[in-house]
Amino acid sequence: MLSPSHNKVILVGRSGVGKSSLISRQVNNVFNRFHEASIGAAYNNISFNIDNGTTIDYGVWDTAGQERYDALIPLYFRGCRVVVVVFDLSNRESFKKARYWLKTITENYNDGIDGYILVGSKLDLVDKRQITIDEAYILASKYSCHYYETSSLTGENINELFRQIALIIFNSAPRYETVNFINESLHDDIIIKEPSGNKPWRENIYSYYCC
Ligand SMILES: Nc1nc2c(ncn2[C@@H]2O[C@H](COP(=O)(O)OP(=O)(O)OP(=O)(O)O)[C@@H](O)[C@H]2O)c(=O)[nH]1
Ligand SMILES: [Mg+2]
Repeated sequence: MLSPSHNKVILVGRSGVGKSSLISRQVNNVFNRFHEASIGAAYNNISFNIDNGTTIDYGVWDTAGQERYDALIPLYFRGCRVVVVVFDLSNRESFKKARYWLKTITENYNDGIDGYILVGSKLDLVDKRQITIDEAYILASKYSCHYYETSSLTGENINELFRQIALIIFNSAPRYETVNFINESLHDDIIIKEPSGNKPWRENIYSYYCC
């Protein structure tokens, strides 16, 4: 049996670039000055009204940027339609990591992906900027990405970014997938949380995937 698949989106990028801040600015209109490093990945539902009155619903995996999670991130690429690669405009290492993710994903996980967006974050840190717009455009064009510069502090370009995600989904053919009730429900429930009791969180992930 076929059913319309969910519109899944993934945010990847080095730790501290501001992935979770993009989500909290868009979803709750809140900016948190403190860095609470994400663990695993969290799933957020977003509904976006595009200009013609159509609402596009999509779910965003906000992944953890710390290197120790890198090997787990490909688990979340399955079924993703839009990939958002984030770097911090004031941090050269994060730009290198963005290049790494674009190369890795386009070479290994490109099937089924409708669009890529490269995001330079922390646009408000004008005096600390290290990445020029030309460098960013060269990288974006190499991998056929849309490019946005955003600030979760001021809110600049945040709505435009989430609108672009909705437009990529809107302009691409709808997806259908075989309904498998067990896997569907498990996949949607994968929201990795802090370990409970003595259980390491990795066991929590694999318990989902091993079913
Ligand atoms: N000035 C400024 N600071 C920002 C901006 N976005 C995020 N930050 C700060 O950058 C730090 C990291 O933000 P997060 O959103 O937690 O980063 P992350 O990419 O989710 O990090 P991980 O979960 O570790 O991968 C926090 O202290 C935020 O306040 C921005 O647009 N401008
Ligand atoms: Mg985070």
